[in-house]
Amino acid sequence: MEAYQDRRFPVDGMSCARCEERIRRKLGGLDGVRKVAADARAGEVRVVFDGQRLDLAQIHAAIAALGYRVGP
Ligand SMILES: [Cu+2]
Repeated sequence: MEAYQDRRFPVDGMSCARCEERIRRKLGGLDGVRKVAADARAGEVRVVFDGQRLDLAQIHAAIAALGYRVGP
């Protein structure tokens, strides 16, 4: 049985639709991610993912690798 988690991450540095798209593509390419929503204006990224295949640290790292800052 799959254990999907639905998490919201505060992310600084997104300024436009291209930033949102970069994050959607990057996170969407991770194994275990089911859904990604990025909102530059709200400074928030929402990820629905399988907690058995992916953890929070991997999601943080993927966002940081693009140059954005994941808040606490
Ligand atoms: Cu941008």
